[in-house]
Amino acid sequence: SYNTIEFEITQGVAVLTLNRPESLNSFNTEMHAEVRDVLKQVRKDEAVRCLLITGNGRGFCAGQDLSDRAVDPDAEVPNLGESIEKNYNPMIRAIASLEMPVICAVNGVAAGAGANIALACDIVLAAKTASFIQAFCKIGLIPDSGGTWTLPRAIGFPRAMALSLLGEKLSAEQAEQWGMIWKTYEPEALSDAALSMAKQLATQPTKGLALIKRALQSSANNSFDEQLDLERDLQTLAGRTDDYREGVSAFMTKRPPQFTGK
Ligand code: T3D
Repeated sequence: SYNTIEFEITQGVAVLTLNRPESLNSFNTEMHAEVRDVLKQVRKDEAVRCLLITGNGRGFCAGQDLSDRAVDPDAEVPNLGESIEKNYNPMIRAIASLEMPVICAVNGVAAGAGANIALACDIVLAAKTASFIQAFCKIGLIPDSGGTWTLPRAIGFPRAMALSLLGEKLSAEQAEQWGMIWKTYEPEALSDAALSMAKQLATQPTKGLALIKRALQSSANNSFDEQLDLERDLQTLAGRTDDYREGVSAFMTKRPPQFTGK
């Protein structure tokens, strides 16, 4: 069992809940290690076909725990690049490359790395009362956890630049209107909505969904021609899955499909 997170697997869904509510689920060293461990487990467990990430309490995640960062002038200056290399980048890469859909249910404020962890997930749902803050600029840092890549792609360059330079709070409803996230819910409805979406996704052709994820991610850096070639290659893989055969066979015989994720 874990100290800083909760983790359970139900009906093909792995639920990772950040659980340091007293500091708005900010990341200390232990939480980094525990999240790393869970992401490794999820990747290896064939029974898991969707990951849901959320937080306990009134916040989703306030990024790095700043009480772990020395303010004593005599203390050694921390090498933040090392923390990014060891903690944040592997977590973001693990989420982005996970071969299943990853849903983020943003239950409250998502600040700093917390905002960008959400943006690294495939589908972001949020409570109407939640908010997103690129808080880094206020303490002299730059947006990390992939934010300088995901944010301009999600909402366009001008909005991404202003949010990053100003550190202004973006409400979940504004984020929904801008297309930065998928949907907002009344706060009391969020967790049920997220879990039911996750359970539904866990019954779908997981390999195919993973290939969709890869195709869309790759489109950010490919030319149109390269992307057409990639679609050909990924469709070749999709066409070899059991779930594709099942999907076609169910369609042709007018029965509901039974996907296995293989
Ligand atoms: O160092 C590296 O490894 C490099 C990587 C960096 C990645 C990063 O994420 S850098 C950015 C770090 N995060 C922030 O700068 C955000 C800091 N937090 C805030 O600005 C505010 O807390 C919020 C805007 C998120 C929420 O404001 P509010 O007024 O709703 O709540 P609050 O009162 O500020 O926070 C509640 C408690 O949580 C409070 O503790 P207390 O007074 O009740 O004992 C507060 O200190 C604590 N808390 C919130 N965020 C953090 C935190 N404690 C430590 N670290 C935090 N990041």
